[in-house]
Amino acid sequence: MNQNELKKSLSKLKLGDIKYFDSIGSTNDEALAWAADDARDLSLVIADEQTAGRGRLDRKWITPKGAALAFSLILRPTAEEKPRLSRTVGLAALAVAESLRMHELNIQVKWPNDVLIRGRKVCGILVESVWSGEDVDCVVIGVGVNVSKNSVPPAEQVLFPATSIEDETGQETNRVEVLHHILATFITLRPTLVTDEIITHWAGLLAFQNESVQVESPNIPPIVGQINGLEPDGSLRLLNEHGESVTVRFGDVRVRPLT
Ligand code: BT5
Repeated sequence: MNQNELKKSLSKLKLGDIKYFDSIGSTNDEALAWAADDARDLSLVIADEQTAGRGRLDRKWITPKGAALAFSLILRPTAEEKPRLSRTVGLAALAVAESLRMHELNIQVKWPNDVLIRGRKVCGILVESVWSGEDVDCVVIGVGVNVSKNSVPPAEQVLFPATSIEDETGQETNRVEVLHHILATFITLRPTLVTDEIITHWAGLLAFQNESVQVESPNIPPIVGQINGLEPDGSLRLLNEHGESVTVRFGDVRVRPLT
């Protein structure tokens, strides 16, 4: 992977500018700084290796050299999109999920920000915003995808079982082709951000639908319930043990299946 190969391969997509790094701390940090400056809509920061990749709450995201995709897409939302930005993580997860479905794999979206193949995490998404006063100016969508087998961290370093595309398909996979597919799918799906179609689409791919889960977040007792779909803003709907509907909003939330 290098800047020229990327520019050539992605030239037919209507992207902004592209910044490629052999190695970087975090593509999200670079993209946040660029977004706060003058980055155009759909500009891309991508790296072969991250030395300080981040998940939510500053958890570590591991991106070894030459093995994975780690990129951040900068979105300059339109006035129509701005009230719907809580759905952005779903849009990104659907773009990844749909682009992997071509391999006829069992793909699901684990709310709020993971994509799973056969119940294992192949992709994590971190959405962060750049504000201008009360207004969101830009959204940075950070995406990490495990492509080759050695992108998968050792079991003791992950909170949830992990996998890679090559582990699941048994085929050698070209990272730039996967990237092209994800970005093209993102661009195709973007208009659904402002329609309820995205919620139906997202809910249809939810992991643990109608199953019991435990939702954990810092400083509040865990909530136990059955996943029952999504609210229009992308929040998760659970049915608790009394059959009452409970809404779980975004934030530092962990959803764990109760088996
Ligand atoms: C995420 O957070 O899953 C969001 C990850 C976003 C990574 C991208 S890469 C490009 C961009 N630049 C960045 O710096 N970040 C974004 P969270 O739900 O908090 O999950 C983090 C947890 O996933 C860690 O605590 C580990 O348990 C696990 N993990 C770390 N690396 C992994 C990997 N390569 N594959 C699977 N699981 C991993």
